[in-house]
Amino acid sequence: CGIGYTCGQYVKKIPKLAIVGRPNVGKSALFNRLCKKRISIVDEAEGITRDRLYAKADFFGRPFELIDTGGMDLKSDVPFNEAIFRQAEIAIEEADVLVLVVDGQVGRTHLDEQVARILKRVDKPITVAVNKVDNLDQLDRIHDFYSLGISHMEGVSAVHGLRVAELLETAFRDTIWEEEVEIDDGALKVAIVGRPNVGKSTLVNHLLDEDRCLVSPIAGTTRDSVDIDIEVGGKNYRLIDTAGIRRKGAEHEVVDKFAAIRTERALERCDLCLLIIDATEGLTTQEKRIASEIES
Ligand SMILES: Nc1nc2c(ncn2[C@@H]2O[C@H](COP(=O)(O)OP(=O)(O)OP(=O)(O)O)[C@@H](O)[C@H]2O)c(=O)[nH]1
Ligand SMILES: [Mg+2]
Repeated sequence: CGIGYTCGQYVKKIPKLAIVGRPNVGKSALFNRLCKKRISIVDEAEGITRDRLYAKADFFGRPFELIDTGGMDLKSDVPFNEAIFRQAEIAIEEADVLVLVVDGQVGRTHLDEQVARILKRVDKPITVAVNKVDNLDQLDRIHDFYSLGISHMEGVSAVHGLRVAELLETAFRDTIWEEEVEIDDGALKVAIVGRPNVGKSTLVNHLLDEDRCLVSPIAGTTRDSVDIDIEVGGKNYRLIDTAGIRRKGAEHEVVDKFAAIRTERALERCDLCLLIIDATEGLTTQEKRIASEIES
């Protein structure tokens, strides 16, 4: 049959991201944050995580597997520390991308340097997550870690969920994602794009109400947006609504960036695109950019 997961012939390779670092830096907190579940125990004592833990997670609709590991410290008197170390080594071997978590409040330690050396021996993309940067004013704390010799670094807060999406973006910088296989049922895929608040969702709702022919909203299990199938005049359309992005205070820049990622993904998938513009504001630079993206 050739396409889709339904025929059982298509095996999708999901990239694996391993979270490693010395004890107590917030690896499990980051793991839980990324998979959006409380799977791993977070505690102020060190040596809490022992085995490797796995969970499925999602980076803007692209699935990946997360691995949490125990803190790497052969000299500590934490029970089973050698076994914990070995578990982390296995995770490093099996992962496609590595995230070295360090503690931005404590600063660089000798142990961070040791773990960095271990990671640099394997030829995989490494990103340093400088954790516990609980507000954006503390972002300069990452400078302390440049001497680890890993050029890609992001300041994050696992507990507050700050900048974790940026971390993923950096971690997966070299990942080639396998294209999502979408079963072609003949529906014309229409992406609805535009800046926040231009009325994308209103338009979609209007279309649905007018035609009263909503078939089903396909839940975005492997995607960030929800697709809506409608039938108009006997023809099937799939609306890819990229709405749902709202500007909030200080998150402006970040939100804009993610809006751009979502738009890009919708453009990749659609057959045609509706660019919605707010007539009262006219064409903005952002819209000109989206328009040229659509054309290319
Ligand atoms: N302020 C702050 N504290 C954090 C953050 N992330 C984790 N912590 C705290 O750091 C401590 C250790 O967190 P864990 O997630 O258990 O650390 P770990 O690296 O998994 O520890 P081990 O499994 O023992 O190696 C806990 O008390 C957390 O609440 C953060 O972003 N900000
Ligand atoms: Mg842990």
